[in-house]
Amino acid sequence: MKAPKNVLKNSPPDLRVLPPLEDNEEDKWLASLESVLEFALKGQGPEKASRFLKSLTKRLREQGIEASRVVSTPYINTITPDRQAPFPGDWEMERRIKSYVRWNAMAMVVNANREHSGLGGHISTYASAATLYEVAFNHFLRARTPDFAGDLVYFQGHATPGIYARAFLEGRINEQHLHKFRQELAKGGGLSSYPHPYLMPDFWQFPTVSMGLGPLLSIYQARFNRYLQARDFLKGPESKVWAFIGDGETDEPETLGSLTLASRENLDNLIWVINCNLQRLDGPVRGNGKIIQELEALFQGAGWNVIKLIWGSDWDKLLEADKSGLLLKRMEEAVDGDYQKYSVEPGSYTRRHFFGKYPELLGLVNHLTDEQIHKLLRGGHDSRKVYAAYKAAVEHTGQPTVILAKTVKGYGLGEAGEGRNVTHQQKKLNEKELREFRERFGIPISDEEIAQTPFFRPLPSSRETRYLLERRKQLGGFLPRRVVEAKPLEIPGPELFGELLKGSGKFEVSTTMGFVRLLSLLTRDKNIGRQVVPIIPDEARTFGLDALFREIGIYSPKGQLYEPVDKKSLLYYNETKDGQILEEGITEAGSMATFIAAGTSYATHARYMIPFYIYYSMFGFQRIGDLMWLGGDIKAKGFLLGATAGRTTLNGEGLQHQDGHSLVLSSTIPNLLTYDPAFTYELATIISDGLRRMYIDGEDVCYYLSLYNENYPMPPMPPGVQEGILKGLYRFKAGPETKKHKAHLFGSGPILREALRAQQILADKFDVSADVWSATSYKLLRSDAQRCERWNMLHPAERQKKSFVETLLEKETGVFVAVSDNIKLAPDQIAPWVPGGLTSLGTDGFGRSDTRERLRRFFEVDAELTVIATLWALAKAGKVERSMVQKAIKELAVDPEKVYPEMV
Ligand SMILES: Cc1ncc(C[n+]2csc(CCOP(=O)(O)OP(=O)(O)O)c2C)c(N)n1
Ligand SMILES: [Mg+2]
Repeated sequence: MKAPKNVLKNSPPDLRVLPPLEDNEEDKWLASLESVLEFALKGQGPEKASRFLKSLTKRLREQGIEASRVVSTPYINTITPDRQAPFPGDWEMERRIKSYVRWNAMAMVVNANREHSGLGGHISTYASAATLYEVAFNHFLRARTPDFAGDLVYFQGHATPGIYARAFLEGRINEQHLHKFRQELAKGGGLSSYPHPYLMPDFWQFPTVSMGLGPLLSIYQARFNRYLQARDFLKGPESKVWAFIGDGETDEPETLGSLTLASRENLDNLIWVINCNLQRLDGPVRGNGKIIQELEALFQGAGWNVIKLIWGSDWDKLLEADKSGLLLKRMEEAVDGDYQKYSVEPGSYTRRHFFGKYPELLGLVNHLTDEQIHKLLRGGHDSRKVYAAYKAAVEHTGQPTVILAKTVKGYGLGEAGEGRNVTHQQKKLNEKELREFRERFGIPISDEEIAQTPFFRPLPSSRETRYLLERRKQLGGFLPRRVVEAKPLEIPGPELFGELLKGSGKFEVSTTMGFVRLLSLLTRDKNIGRQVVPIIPDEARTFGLDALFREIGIYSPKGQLYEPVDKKSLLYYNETKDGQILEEGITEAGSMATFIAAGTSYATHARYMIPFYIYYSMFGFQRIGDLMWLGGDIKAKGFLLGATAGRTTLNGEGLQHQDGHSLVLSSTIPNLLTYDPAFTYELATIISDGLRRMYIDGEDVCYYLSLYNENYPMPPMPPGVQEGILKGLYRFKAGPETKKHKAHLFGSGPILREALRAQQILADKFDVSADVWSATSYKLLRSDAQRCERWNMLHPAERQKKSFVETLLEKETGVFVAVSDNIKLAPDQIAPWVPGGLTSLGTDGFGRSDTRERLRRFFEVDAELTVIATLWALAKAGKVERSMVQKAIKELAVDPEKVYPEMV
């Protein structure tokens, strides 16, 4: 490249300033720019002009001049009136339909709270978003049909009443349903408070109400759709993913945290509509600034296509009439707190405060009454503008689009809440307010009826109903709707994992290594291998999964544009356009979002995919627990693998890494089956059964398994243990028969080996025969026991049931001790059903970095402490003298004054 002539280039930074301007010099430059616009670019379209601007900026930068980076544009609509697509619908008709939806949405909440005060519901969110939804429903959101997957829509959780109210007008739900809003336990069931597929599995597809999760999921859903296309699982026209989001919701890190993934992967199948009503729950989102401008800069910087939709059509005329530029200046000066005030105060206030700041502006609105000024529409309330923005969004290519639509929170509620700080929680309207609402939106309800707030639905034969049904027909049917049509998979039998069942002989391996082998075998299976979706947040090498890089490739829509540095090695970093691995980088939230997209493809794309998400167990439930809870709600299926688990087994990493509680956290999610296997045959048995339950039987469950990185020889699977592995407990190795005392040691994960060592010491030194049991799932044992106990309580006169754990242990004598690399609460879960009670040893307390031996002594979960705890349990049961415990403490060299790990 020819070096630019640059006089300033080598000057120190403080001298790199422009020389002072001569009189009128700037005007002359501007005039020459005007003539470029006038002559060279006239009629050439905005693309050419923007190219010119870019070249200009580039040229300036080449000269070392700090040309400002444009991250936000003037506070006006992105789409100018001359570029606005015409509205194709029956505007008046759609307005009426929207008014009825508004009324019913409000009436649902008001009625629910009148019947049972405190039931909740939200009026003002939907009130502000009604136009945004109605235009989408009438013109854009395409439903699923036999040959089209349908658009996937994330509805804002708090706008739910509006979505039900529309389904009511469509005839999909009836008046009874509306009356039972939020009364889900009422006879016949009621409508769920928010979008919950778990509670309304035929209706809702995506849970959104925990703010930030919907937006995050939508990005990864759009990306997963592309992954499915690239791997030939999806064909035909492409679905769009739409997410309706609150402006307050953008403060959640989950909302904005993955924006660049969407632009980096050119997800033009993704559209976000952010309802900028300028308010959140307590008050303004950015009272002292402008949320739209802030978001514009952010999204621009992240590479999104940004469409600002600020002003309604009424403002076009004012902007056009203003030749002074003062109106735009005033628009930019006023902060969101001012705009909120304009929505609350009468038009006279806006005239005085907004327009009146510059007397010249008053002339612009002389022809308007105060009432008319008050009603000057914001962009998000103007169907025509909304339509044009959506059309531009669906037609945009190469980037995801965000529409920043300005609205008024509680629009239409008048004094009952429009623009007020309390509006988010407004649930009651008095009769006067109801009348005003009715008048404002022209709802045909009489004076006599109004106090009852009846629902209103035009007759099926009415023009309104026919219009709205016809629109939905044109768009493929109703929405939201969740349909499960996936065909069961041909799951291989456990023999596929034969080598894992046989054990590792003398070789020392970890359960993580066993898992990697299992995954590799599965991906090679001819029936389901391609459906396997390995998901990793930048930890493949930690877990040994890099072995799969070359074999099945890492998905990248661009393929690999460079030669990887390790190309010559066997396991080089292999990115391919149809790669199977989703290497997410360091984002557990993003990885989980992918897991959810893959785990629900049976409900979004009528096809099972089998996600295996493997991660540092500490950074799972603890870090992104809310998303995992959502995974339960949305009924995501697949396998979560918390690797490097165990507070003493992952030993060199210390406090923030060493997990001893993920099993307890995972146990809190009702449909998540939680396992803690010690051996590879247990792992293979559990995964094999999971594949059957989820993908053949179609059970709505999901799996969490902890994996460890301690190597030891894996034993072969003993006969007859399958049921115990799956139900949570089986005898792994009986103690010697000839001893005086009896005990039972429950171990899990690698700590099972400490139990085996304790078994030996107890037999050799203390005349105790201890059976060692493998406890694969305390959670499952507990749920089963609780279910039985409850049934027995409620059926006292019938033959009493016995849980699995009770049946298993009822004939055993002696004491029971559990030892785990997790906190004591994990084994404690089954204590009430263990004969004579359970003594639990676990790793309560903050982790430390040290050797496994020292850590296990520190947390008191090694063989020696297990022996002492067993003897102590025997002493408490009166079977041995306390002096025996004393002897053990001494002989096993345990310091009785050592620190208590939980408190230091
Ligand atoms: C993670 C999370 N935190 C808090 C809430 C409680 N909450 C519900 S709605 C709301 C305000 C929403 O404001 P915004 O996103 O602007 O939506 P709007 O109702 O204004 O459209 C809050 C704080 C929640 N639902 N989820
Ligand atoms: Mg808001």
